[in-house]
Amino acid sequence: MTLIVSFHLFCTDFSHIFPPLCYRCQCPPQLEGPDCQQTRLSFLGNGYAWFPPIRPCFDSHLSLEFMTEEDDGLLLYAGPLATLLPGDNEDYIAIELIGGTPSLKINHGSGTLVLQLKNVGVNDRRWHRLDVRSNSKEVRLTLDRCFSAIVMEAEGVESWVMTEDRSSCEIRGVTPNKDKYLNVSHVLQLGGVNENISYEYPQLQHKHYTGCIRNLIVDSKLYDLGSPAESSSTLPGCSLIDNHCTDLEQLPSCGKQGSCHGEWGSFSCLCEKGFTGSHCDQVTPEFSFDGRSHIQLQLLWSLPARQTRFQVGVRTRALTGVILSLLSQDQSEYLRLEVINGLLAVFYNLGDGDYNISLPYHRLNDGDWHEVELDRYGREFTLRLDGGGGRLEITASPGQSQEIIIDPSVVMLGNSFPSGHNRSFLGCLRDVRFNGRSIPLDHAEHSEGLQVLVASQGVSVGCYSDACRKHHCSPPFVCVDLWRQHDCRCCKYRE
Ligand SMILES: [Ca+2]
Repeated sequence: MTLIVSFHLFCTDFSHIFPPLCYRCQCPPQLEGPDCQQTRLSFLGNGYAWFPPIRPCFDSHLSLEFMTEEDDGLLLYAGPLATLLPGDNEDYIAIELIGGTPSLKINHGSGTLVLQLKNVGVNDRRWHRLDVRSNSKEVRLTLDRCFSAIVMEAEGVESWVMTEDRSSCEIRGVTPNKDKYLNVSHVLQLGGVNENISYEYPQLQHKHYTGCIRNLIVDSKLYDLGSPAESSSTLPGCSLIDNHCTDLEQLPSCGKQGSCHGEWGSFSCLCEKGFTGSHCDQVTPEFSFDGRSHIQLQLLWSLPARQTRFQVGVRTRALTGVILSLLSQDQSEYLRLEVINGLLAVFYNLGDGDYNISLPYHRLNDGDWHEVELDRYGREFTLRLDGGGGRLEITASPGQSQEIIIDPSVVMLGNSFPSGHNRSFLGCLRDVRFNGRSIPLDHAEHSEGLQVLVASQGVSVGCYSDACRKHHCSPPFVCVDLWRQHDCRCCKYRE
């Protein structure tokens, strides 16, 4: 296996829990990115932080999340740092909060486009997300993935009808005149600008910010907010909410395998994958699917039509198999997470036809445990492998429909509905989480009455391998069990 070594990364021996994947990467607290980047930064109202230039592509996507109580502030600015001389680029991008409303100013070199949402209040101490997508002169600003859009979507493929009003959450425009690209080679200034220079920033209405910013991503690259080139009045993490996690009097002991997530007035423990329990100290049980198997669940809680989040640990050597299958109540719409040709893929029809998205480059049928995630917000799907980041994740939205009214009585794991051997998953699953809830896979586990195991076939506890019981090696070679695959070697494994 390959270990990506980054500056912040620590490796811990987990060989007693995860043979033969002996090492897992553990990030120190506050460093939560896939490669242990610091993802969150607090701004105290008169500061700023400098990061490497954004260098947007022709077709570009910038996103960030923020939380504040204030009506006004500057979230981001990249552009001139000195009064323009003849021949200088006037290009810049700025994201401000003006009267509690997000506002984007973008200049490709020949005039400024201003996009301001109307009648939204984001100064409510909750996390909000902004997406800026630009394709040449066309620019789009989206708030909170447009979850507040008014969607009218009829169920059923034949009678597909859909209307959508995105005016409350999205605004589009075209940059003026001839210039098509954002040419900025200046530093990215986050949460404010440095005013200890002679430049007055005439583009900006606000020059500082009080609140938190997290998950700044430009063209799939997550910025490490832990190492600004220059900064003032910033703190790591999110000072508005972190006190719920650091207050020693009422410390929420999320344990070594858990991380505490503060929210306004409360906290929650998020267990590392493979662990569960209120202190994240229990190893989740593993279940073996024999290839002629399935688990059918009935979920007794409501499933939103426009959002699906699913996580599971997967170990397999099979080329194909269904991990999760969901159906709409009239069975015309579906969503299936599968291993296909060794790759992770989602197949779906949300009403306007069949689509699929797969994660290229990384095969997951190599016999190691892999953490698999599906995140769907409306028509936008994200697949993530082993924590995601870079080539380990993909986001796409090829269709138009956004809703599936999931039948909660036919949630299938390890097969599709109705079950058939040709689609059955062969391998092991563990730590299933659906929309943030843990889903126990056997009767014995305490399930809080939130789901009913309707049927289970060909599924057993554990994730055994008897590769060396079936195969013998001639001395001096000894058989090494590589999990359902063996190798004859001249010395014992790990001696
Ligand atoms: Ca639909």
